[in-house]
Amino acid sequence: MGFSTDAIHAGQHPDPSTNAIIPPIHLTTTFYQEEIGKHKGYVYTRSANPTRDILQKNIAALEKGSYALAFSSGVSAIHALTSTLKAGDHIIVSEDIYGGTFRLFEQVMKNFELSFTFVDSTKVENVEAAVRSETKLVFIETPTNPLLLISDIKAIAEICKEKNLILAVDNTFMTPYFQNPLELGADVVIHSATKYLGGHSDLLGGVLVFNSDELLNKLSFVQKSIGSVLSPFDSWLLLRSVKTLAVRMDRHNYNASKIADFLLNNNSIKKVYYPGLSSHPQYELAKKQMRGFGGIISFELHDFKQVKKFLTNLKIFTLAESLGGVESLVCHPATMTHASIPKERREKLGISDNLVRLSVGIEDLEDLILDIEQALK
Ligand code: P1T
Repeated sequence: MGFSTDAIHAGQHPDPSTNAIIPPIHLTTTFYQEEIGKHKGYVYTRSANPTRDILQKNIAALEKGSYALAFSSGVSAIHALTSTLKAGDHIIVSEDIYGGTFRLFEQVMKNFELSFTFVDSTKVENVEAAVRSETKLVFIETPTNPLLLISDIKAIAEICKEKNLILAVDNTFMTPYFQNPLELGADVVIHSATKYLGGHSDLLGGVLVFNSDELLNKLSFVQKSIGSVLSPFDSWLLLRSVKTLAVRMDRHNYNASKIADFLLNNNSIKKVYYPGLSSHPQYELAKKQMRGFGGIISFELHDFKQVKKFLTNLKIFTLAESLGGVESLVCHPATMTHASIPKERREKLGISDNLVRLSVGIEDLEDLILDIEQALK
């Protein structure tokens, strides 16, 4: 089936009790057992819930995976994945990464004796060189947040296969509409469903998608033990949102491509980061492994005074954390989404105080360009 057909139908059937076309929100924590151990596969919503199950089947189909598990947030999905490891295990991570993921690894999971090596994963050899006998997991974001760097999923997957490591890819920026890491050899796909999958900035969620039965057993066990499940209501809301993912992503991609061109040709802008620009260092790779370039653009202005003025002058782009909603947002990574990364490290990576990140929404392109133009002036 095509992407939108799956987005609208996969995992969903008219409800057998009423023939309702739209799956009901099963707002129940518990389920009747006719006698000990006799039930319909559901006993308690922390373990499984019918609305969440439908959503999980739907997203698994879109990501071309066998299984999906839905969590209460993107970071809780990542937490569950790292919770399948043991003290002493080592993880290789892309060095440019969402600040909250960095914080989870550096300030929480390190206390449980997991160790992390952050590498520039745009160079496959850096990933290979970081592998140790204790390495269990390679965790990459591609494109990265906020610098939109691209790593070669297929090449890294080959190394992981050879060394018997799990490769997890955070696919939040691309969504399954533009990129399918499992098909390129990854073992686990991660989504902050709070972003494009949800698409309307009104729900917090996370998803893991994978093919292995062993991972299903481990991750389901961790999830029910930790309790980081997506609620029935948010599962339903996400299921509804995903139906329009393709049309939204096409528009995000179109608007962002045009805005990236506009920024590239503006003298007030020092540098533009967008994988759809032929000047992007991994443009060829981006074209190979992605079917679009997404709606996130980062760029550098010349000084911080200019940044502050620009952020307050914008009228449609709203200064706020998060991304991927239908409305355009602007963010200052150094003080907002990436504030938990120490300044020295941030600057070494290129997340300077002059960096601005746009989440380009699906409003009318002309209005968005005029807004940026007047704010720059
Ligand atoms: O916010 P949450 O649903 O927990 O997702 C965490 C997360 C994971 N992965 C990526 C690539 C992300 O961008 C995020 C969250 N990011 C932001 C809130 C942000 O504004 O960048």
